[in-house]
Amino acid sequence: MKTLKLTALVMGVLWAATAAAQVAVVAEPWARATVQGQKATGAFMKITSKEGAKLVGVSSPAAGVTEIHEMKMEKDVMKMAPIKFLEIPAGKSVELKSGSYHVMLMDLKAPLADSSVVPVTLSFENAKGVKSQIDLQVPVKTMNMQQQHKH
Ligand SMILES: [Cu+2]
Repeated sequence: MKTLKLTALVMGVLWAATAAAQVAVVAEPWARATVQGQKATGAFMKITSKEGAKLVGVSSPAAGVTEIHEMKMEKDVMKMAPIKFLEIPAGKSVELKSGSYHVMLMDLKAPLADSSVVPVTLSFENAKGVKSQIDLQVPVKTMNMQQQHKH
């Protein structure tokens, strides 16, 4: 952070441009490894946006279809369905996790093995409608990480 501040002082204009382009920050991404015969799985992460943004698209070369999904209770049944976008409120962190929002990788071209990496691209739109993308190399894990809550 110190380095960034110094850079900002030296190149104020350039830094402002870079900061504007960085619409969101993604932390702790991971995708669940598939078991034999499984053609779909979920990817999870925390997304934070300083100024607020919408996650408007997801894609991966590893999957035939990639969607943003939400899970919700409908008459006592957990259902998941694609959503057009996911709102990331300014200054808040939105968690994509098991049982909630997630990136759905479907029609997988190959199984996702534990300890491998799957590329996922997130497309964002800021409040002004400017689009930008974040390319992720998402670690594939077998275990369920959701128990590790840090508060
Ligand atoms: Cu799903």
